[in-house]
Amino acid sequence: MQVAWYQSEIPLVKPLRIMTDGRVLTLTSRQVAYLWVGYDDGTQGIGEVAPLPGFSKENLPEVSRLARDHAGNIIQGKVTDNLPASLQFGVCMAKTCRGSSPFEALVTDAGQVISSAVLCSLDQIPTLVADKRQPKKGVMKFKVARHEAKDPVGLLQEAKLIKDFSSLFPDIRLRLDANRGWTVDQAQRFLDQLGEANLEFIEEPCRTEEENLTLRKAGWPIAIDETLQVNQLSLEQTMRPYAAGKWHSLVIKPTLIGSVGRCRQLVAAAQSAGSNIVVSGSYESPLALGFLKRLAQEWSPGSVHGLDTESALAIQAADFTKRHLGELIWQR
Ligand code: OSB
Ligand code: MG
Repeated sequence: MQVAWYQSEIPLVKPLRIMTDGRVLTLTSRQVAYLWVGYDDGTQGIGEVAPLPGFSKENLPEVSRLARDHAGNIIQGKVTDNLPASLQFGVCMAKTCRGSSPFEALVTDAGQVISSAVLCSLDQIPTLVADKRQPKKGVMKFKVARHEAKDPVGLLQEAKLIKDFSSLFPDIRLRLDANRGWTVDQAQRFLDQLGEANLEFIEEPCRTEEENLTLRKAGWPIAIDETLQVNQLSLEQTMRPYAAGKWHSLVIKPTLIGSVGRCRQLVAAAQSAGSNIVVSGSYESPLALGFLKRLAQEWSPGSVHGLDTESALAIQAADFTKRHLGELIWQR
């Protein structure tokens, strides 16, 4: 068996501002790695390892070293626990797409039509309202809780902006994501203010699972995302609250969760409890997006997913060639 590690820089259409723990991080490009595996029978596998700054606990140099030092054992599945999530995902991807031409297969998958919520920022609302070509239906996702935590006016202004947008476009279903920015009380005030807005769900309004459950029990359509990324929890612990159908939706980010097997178990448990499944991206390159689309198709073909991160990339699947795997960093 041979293993190689490539690193590449994926250009973005415009600087990407991502909010994490109350800080705003700006990315001008996306650094990703590819783990290539050549098996003795001539088949190959290729996995993407793309830790997202601010969201992943690990970074690329650290993961590259780890993968190089334990390549054989990692690929053979002898080390799985405690592997950083992005690497675990890359290994699963390489295994799952093993075949005679995995690169071509992934690029083809990336051409699959999977519907996703259109990502938008609150700042774009005035432009959207003025734009005659703005679609009148569909699903859109907005990040909220972007104001200072202690600013009650900002909170109500955000809610009003969304409420007004929704009354202009009543057939657009809205997904909101607070990335754990509020207390229960703030979330409650925000949601009360939204009134009749066409809200499908709101992701992770509060920091803790208990707080989010409190809102869910009060009848709000709460979805979870970050909660699923706490891999120290046993699967039973993770599943306990939503095994009873408590969450409206589960937003599954395989790159941040790690094991595709674990994602699969989460999906099965959530679906049997009646929760909706959203497969979501972490700004992966077109190659991992191909794999994520395959998973979205397999797990929940009828859902609207969270893979519009694709539109942030300046390179599309159809233009993605082997050259884009980038620079060979090590092989063994
Ligand atoms: O907060 O859901 C998030 C992407 C990277 C990191 C965090 C998030 C996201 C997304 C992906 O919002 C798009 C989506 O889920 O629709
Ligand atoms: Mg989210």
